[in-house]
Amino acid sequence: MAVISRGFGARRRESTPELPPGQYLTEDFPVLSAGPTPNIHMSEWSFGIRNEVGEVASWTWDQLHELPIEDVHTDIHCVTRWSKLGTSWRGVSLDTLFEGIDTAASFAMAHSYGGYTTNIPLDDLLGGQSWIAFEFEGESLAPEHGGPARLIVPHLYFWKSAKWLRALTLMEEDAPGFWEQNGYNMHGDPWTEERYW
Ligand SMILES: Nc1nc2c(c(=O)[nH]1)N[C@H]1C(S)=C(S)[C@@H](COP(=O)(O)O)O[C@H]1N2
Ligand SMILES: [Mo]
Repeated sequence: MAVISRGFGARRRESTPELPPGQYLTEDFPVLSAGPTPNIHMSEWSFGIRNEVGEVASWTWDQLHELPIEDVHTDIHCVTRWSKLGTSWRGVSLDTLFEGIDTAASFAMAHSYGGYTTNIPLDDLLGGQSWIAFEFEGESLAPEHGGPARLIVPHLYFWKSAKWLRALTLMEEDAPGFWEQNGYNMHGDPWTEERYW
C-alpha cells in the first residue's frame, strides 16, 4: 500500500511540475455550483462595493465595460483536486474598481446572485491578483461558469472565484463565507494546500 502511493505521487510530480501539490490536470472545464444557475439579464446586472462605513460604489453593465479591460492568462486550481492550465479570460481588474474606494478594511466578502458568499483578504484581491471576468476563451462567459460576470482570484483555490458576482462588502474582521462555514479554509492557497481548517 505505502509503496504504491509513494510511487504514484512521485510520478505525478515529475510529469507536471507546474501543478500545486495533490492536484491533477484536466482538459475539460467542470461545472461546480452549490445551487441552480441564476438567470441575470445585462440590463438588471450591477456590481457594487460597500466599504466598512456603508458607502456604496456601483457599476452597471455598461459602466463596467467603459473601464480598462485586461486579458488574463492563468492556471486555475479547484480544491476538489482538478487544475486547468493556461486559461484565458477578459475582465476588469479589482485594482481599477477600488480606485475611488475609501477603506481601511483588510477583508472582503464576495456576494453572488443566488446567495453564494466567499471571504477573501484585500491583500489577495488587489495588486493585479483578481478580476471581474466576463469572457472566457474569447466568448461571453457561459451562465453555468458564472456569466454574465464572475470574480476570478486565480492564485487561490477556485471556490474563492465567486460566480455571478453581485457585490463585495469590506470588513475589518475576517468572517467565513458559504464553504468556509462548512470547513473550507479562510484563505485557500493551493501551493501550501490550505484546503480545510
Ligand atoms: N456563486 C457561486 N460561485 C462559485 C461556486 C458556487 O457554487 N456558486 N462554486 C465555487 C467552486 S467550489 C468552484 S471550484 C468554482 C467552479 O467554477 P466553474 O463551475 O466555472 O468550474 O466556482 C466557485 N464559485
Ligand atoms: Mo471547488
